[in-house]
Amino acid sequence: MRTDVAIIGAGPAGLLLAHLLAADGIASVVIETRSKEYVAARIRAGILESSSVELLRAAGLGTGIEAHGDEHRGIYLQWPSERHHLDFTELAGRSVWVYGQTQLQADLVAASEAAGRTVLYETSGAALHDLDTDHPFLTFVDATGTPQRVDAVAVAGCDGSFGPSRAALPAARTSTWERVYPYSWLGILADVAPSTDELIYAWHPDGFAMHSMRSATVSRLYLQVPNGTDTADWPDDRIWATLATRLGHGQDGWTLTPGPVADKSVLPMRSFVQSPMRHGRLFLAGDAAHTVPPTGAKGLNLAIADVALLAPALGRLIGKNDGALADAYSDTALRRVWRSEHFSWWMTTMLHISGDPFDAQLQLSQLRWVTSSTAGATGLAENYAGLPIGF
Ligand code: RFL
Ligand code: PHB
Repeated sequence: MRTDVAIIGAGPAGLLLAHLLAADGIASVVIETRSKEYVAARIRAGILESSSVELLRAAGLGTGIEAHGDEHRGIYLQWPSERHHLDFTELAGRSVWVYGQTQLQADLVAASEAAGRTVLYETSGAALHDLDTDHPFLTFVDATGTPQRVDAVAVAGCDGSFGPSRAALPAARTSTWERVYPYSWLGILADVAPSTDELIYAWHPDGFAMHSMRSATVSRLYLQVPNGTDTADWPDDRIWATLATRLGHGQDGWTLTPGPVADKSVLPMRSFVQSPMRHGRLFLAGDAAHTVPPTGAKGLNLAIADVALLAPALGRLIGKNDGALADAYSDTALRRVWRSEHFSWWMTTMLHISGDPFDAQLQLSQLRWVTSSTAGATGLAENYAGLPIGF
């Protein structure tokens, strides 16, 4: 097979890149290890920044968001006996949208299928070749067990944090930064109406808790748990009781309504950046180049922002033989990446219990400042609601 851009990974980064490239007349082939159904069902992110929503709308992908997304003006930040609302729209002039990654993935798959683009699922053994040349290629085995080769002008590594693209960067010319956190999240998806109109982020001496949502009938909630936690030790009753304590059930008349748990999982937290995000004709985007702990709701938005830069860069490189934007891609993307890395680390370390009582006092002081000072609140609002794509 021959194409313009060979894309590894059919998550949001890979499929959105294929969509944006097609709008610019650039062809692509996407390969994916998992089945279409598996990728569609993965429960992950839930919040889109306003710049992500603008980009998706401009790309003709806004219909689902308009119909099923829920615009939120801000979030609640709380600690025992105090709950404060931060109004991002008032503070920073931008809102966020509750729209599940599963919904966005479905929109991207529908657009891809409607346009007849090539996405090959259930492939294996993807390998990247000749990245130092202007004719790189991929080899892999397709779903029928047949070896395949895709020749391209450029390769986009959109294969998440465990894919092969990252490993294809020469170690001697690559820097990696990493932070592993001493706690994880236990997340549940519950078939019950949310007990709040906007997300609640709760500091509690027993550990962080969060109340998010997917729709008027589906709630998403998280608890800080120790690394290595097994969901088998967390029957539904224990989860709801712990959430009720940490989220402040009964305080000022607020109640948490439990419901049937449809999904339960533990996710470890890691910050990770790979730099540069390019080697020769290989360009990394999304989780392939960086991950953040989920507390700042940045991972999916960063993937979208990368692709928003990469698509025009590849368009210029391939369509006009002009490599200026492609050469600038990594540095430009990394500016936003590091801002989001910092914000995600900051939200995480402000809200999770480390076990050190000094840390706890610093966290409470920071929370009081962020919820009482317009300057403090505006900083959080600007970062959470998202900086402009070109930041
Ligand atoms: P993905 O979605 O991981 O997609 C990468 C794809 O590459 C495939 N792949 C391969 N394909 C071919 N050959 C190989 N050898 C391959 N190896 C891997 C994989 O199967 C996969 O389909 O990365 P992408 O596209 O960069 O998208 C990134 C986002 O998925 C991620 O950042 C977010 O989900 C992070 N995240 C959140 N981000 C937000 O912006 N807001 C949130 O509220 C938020 N909450 C979350 C999250 C992530 C979570 N988890 C479980 C990681 C909540 C959770 C629970
Ligand atoms: C989610 O709804 O899954 C979600 C929302 C906000 C976060 C993390 C996860 O910070």
